[in-house]
Amino acid sequence: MPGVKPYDRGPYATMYTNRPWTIRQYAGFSTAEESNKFYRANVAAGQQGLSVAFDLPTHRGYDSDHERVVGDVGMAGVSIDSVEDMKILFDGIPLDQISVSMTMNGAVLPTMAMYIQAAREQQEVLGKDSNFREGAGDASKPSVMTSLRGTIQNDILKEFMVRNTYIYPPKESMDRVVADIIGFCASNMPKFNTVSISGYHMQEAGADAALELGFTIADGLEYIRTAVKTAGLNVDDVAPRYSFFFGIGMNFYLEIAKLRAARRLWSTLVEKHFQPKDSRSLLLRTHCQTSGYSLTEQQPINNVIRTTIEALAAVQGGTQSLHTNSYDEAIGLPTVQTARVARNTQLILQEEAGVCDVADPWGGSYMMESLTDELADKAMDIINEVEAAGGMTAYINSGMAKLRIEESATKKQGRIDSGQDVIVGVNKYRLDANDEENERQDVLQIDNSAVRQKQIDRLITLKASRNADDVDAALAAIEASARLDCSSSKGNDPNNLMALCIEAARVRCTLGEISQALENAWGRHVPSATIVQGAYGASFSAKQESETEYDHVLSEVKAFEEREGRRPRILVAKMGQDGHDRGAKVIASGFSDLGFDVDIGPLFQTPEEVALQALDSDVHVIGISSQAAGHKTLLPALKAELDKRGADNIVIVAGGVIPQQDYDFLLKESKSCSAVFGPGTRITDAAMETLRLIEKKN
Ligand code: 3CP
Repeated sequence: MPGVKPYDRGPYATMYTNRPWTIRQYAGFSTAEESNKFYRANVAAGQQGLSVAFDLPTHRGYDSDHERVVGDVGMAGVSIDSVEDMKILFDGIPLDQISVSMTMNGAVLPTMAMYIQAAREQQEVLGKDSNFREGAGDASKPSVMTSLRGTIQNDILKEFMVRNTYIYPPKESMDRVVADIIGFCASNMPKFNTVSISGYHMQEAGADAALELGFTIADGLEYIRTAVKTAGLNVDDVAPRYSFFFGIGMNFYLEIAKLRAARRLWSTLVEKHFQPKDSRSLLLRTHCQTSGYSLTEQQPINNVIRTTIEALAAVQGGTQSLHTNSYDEAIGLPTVQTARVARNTQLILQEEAGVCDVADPWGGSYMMESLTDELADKAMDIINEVEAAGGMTAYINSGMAKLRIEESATKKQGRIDSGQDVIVGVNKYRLDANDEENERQDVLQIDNSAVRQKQIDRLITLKASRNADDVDAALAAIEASARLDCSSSKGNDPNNLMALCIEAARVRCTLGEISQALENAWGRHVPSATIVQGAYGASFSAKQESETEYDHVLSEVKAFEEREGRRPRILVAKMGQDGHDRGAKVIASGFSDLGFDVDIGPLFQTPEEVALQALDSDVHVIGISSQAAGHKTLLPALKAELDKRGADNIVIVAGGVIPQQDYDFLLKESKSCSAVFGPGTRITDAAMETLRLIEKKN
């Protein structure tokens, strides 16, 4: 039964008949003012909870005036430099009443601190918080914290696997950042979900359902271990406020089975390993998001159908909260109109389709029950493999987690390119070029330099008006605590980093300054890059008729090698703070299988660093993957860096989420690249065109 162990059929007995899932649309863009306007309008239009998207500089702990973030400020989320921005973001939104989810993992301490401090000041203005007085600064007991409801993602493990918005090394990230936040919230914020353990990003990065499920549950167990062993907390102090987050793709039945299996695995494993007394520790409650990866640039209206099917799978699987994607998200940032369609998809399911009337309509179906068993067993094998390696932190450190997801992603791309997996309008039933042109959508354009300038002006004003001694003292306290080799995670420990960061936010330290204080003690994490080999090519040999095309590219590359005396060489690179590297990794693997020499650059490079690496490695071509809307700033800058060094023989090609409306600017106006490979491009086609471009230049 729903609400009964092992909860296959749902965490609550009554499920949506009592309370429908929360419609929680993830959003945020440009400045705090713009995002605030958008949130208020959405709440008025039926949205039930907020979910904040921060821009990449905020994720990575940089203020907007930092030289490494020129192309990123305000692009893929809202820019937050200080508590002043956070107050604007939530202006007119009563934080003691509406639940707020924040997707933040790297700079999670300052962001969470600024949210809490903004709530305290908001409540004081409203006259509701008598415990708090400006300047009183007793961060450990202000009353407003007990009423704050929401979720902080705070899931650093998957950042090291797939999402890449980490800042500090794994050990400090787990033992001090994650642990101190969980500890602080356990003592001070009883209604706040302290970690959102995310499989979604693994699915987006290419993990299949079993990998997503196995790794996510294994991550969850690791977070309980951190709380119990490192922070000395009790399982029942923390587990009831752990929450989950899954991606929901197009495999309808399997995705429903995944959520059912997830609840079973969690309750069974938490009981086995930690013996909680509180039954809420066994409940897996989850947010879901429909799959961004499943959306296509071609015939974008088809994405409304895909999203509706995925949303139905999420709610039939028993999600507690849901984000439905806008249909233009394969092309760029959603507009007001496409965001409305996305929200309405859920409202129609809730209020027109009667979906809420039945709790787990699949219970008892032979197909669904056996699919749930099968998937749970596969995921359990993966969890056992992780546990045998010493738990998720050790498994991630071994590089295996990343490699298995990248291998799965490369195989998937091979199945699509070879036509084994059908995508309507992309590799089957494609329109001709003219009709495709007519289907084009406009996407939201953000004037990145204007947003950045506004943030810089606000930083200057902030720094001129604050008390420098208070700022120095707050930052010194954070750095000193970070240098301690001890666990300070109990909520009211004077060294608890969360409490120290709230004080720093109160005296107007910036996000970049707080992040730097921690970096002084711990350094920045530098990842290593690997390329999966053989998986792309193998998908073609499984489908005989497409093998000839694959072989054709191979022989063209071979002919180039014979003519030129070396293979064509490509540097696959990412610029700015955009860490979404599925596309880059898959391209690198595919090109490598097709006979190219492939260099893969480190993440988070400046245009100058990419140009220097290209020259050092003597490549023919640079392939830039852009997923975070920085292409119009960063590609021209890269071109200028190459020109400056007399390297205009190096071809630049670009791919990723680049709207068609920007193609002319990139290809003709700024001439900053020679080809753009949009979503849905087959790697074999991209490789052939790249080869032709190299030949033309040499
Ligand atoms: C709900 N409740 C019920 C029932 N249903 N009680 C009795 N019977 C029922 N049938 C109660 C719950 O116990 C809870 O009370 C309250 O109602 C709210 O329900 P909930 O299920 O907890 O729902 P919600 O508050 O919306 O919280 C949902 C979860 C939360 C738990 C999943 O963590 C969440 O909102 N997560 C969202 C995360 C998110 O937005 N992520 C965005 C990632 P109590 O609270 O009193 O127990 S976007 C990232 C993607 C892109 C990127 O990374 O770049």
